[in-house]
Amino acid sequence: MDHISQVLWQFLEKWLTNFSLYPPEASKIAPQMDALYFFMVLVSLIGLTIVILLVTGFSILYSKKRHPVAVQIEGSTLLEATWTIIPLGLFLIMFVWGALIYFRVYTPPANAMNIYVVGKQWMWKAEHPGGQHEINALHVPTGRPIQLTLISQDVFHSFSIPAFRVKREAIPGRYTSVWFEATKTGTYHLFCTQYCGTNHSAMIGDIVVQTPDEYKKWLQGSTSGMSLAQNGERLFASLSCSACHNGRADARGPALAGVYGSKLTLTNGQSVSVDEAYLREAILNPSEHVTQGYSPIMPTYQGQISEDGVISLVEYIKNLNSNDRVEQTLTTTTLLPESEGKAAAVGTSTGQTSTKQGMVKQ
Ligand code: HEC
Ligand SMILES: [Cu+2]
Repeated sequence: MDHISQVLWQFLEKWLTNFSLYPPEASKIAPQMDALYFFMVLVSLIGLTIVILLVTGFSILYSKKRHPVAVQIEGSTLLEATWTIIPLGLFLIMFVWGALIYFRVYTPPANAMNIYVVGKQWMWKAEHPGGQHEINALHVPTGRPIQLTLISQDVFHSFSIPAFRVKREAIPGRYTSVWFEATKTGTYHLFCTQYCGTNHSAMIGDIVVQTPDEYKKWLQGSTSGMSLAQNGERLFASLSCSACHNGRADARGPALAGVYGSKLTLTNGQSVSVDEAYLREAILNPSEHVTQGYSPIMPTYQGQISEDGVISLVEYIKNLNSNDRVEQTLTTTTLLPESEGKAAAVGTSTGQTSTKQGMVKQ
């Protein structure tokens, strides 16, 4: 008996440490998410207690011994209204509270630093704006909002960081995003939480949260020598995009400087705002949405550029711009010795804080 309890205790201890039911709270949103979660648990517990008490109380009170003959009760409007309105109120609180947190988690602040994450069977690849790549790991600094822009190269995956209480699907053919602000340094679990094939369970990794100084050092030590935007600039030339998008008056394609964050009118009269997702679409399916005033002569690049390549092109086009998000990208780039490139030069000349919607191009 003694032996068994010892084994059980060991098992419990292992289980508690290895499969923590309650991961650490390492992001700004985590305590808020947990508050809602504990509220729901509390409401459930209170409900459970009331039900158990009533079931036990009534079975004693109305047992056959005490009440040999059943009495017909006709109901009570007051009672029914009470047990409808109170739970309704509680559920509405959960709904509104949950919705507020939901919108917070999925609406990145304008000054967030953008990191791209590409999921594929069976690994995660993260790409920092400065060109640093990492596999099944993600380094982030504390105290700074980080936006993840996710995409999958094959099937559905889901990027989940329990310690941040954050999770987002990586979907083939479409950018999705989520953001967080890490608050505690340390190494946390990264999981794929969407069953994605044989080695799904191996699609895990480490989220390494560092102080801003450590993160800077890490960026410098992991540089690939070329930022995403610089790589994009290289692709822009080698794929001959520059043949049509050269910014000259007689160019066959529109100038791309300033297009990110602007609103375009298409030939079908539709108006679209140009974000990362639209740029990706414009490169891969140009005939689907032709900009007004231009003929549909741009060839499709579907199948010719990898997702990583598209990301670089998108970053390059964003860097031709002058807005907050781009300045963020460039600040990260300027941490690196290779920052003397063209992209960085654009950034230093833009001190203003124009908003994303600030520019309207027709
Ligand atoms: C044969 C000329 C040509 C080539 C080559 C070309 N484009 Fe285009 N591109 C156009 C034209 C014309 C439009 C406007 C009509 C449209 O939307 O299709 C356009 C539109 C775009 C847009 C939408 C933004 C806007 O202002 O309309 C983006 C982004 C873009 N091109 C990026 C690229 C990239 C990146 C490449 C290289 C991988 C490339 N283009 C190669 C001609 C070209
Ligand atoms: Cu997966």
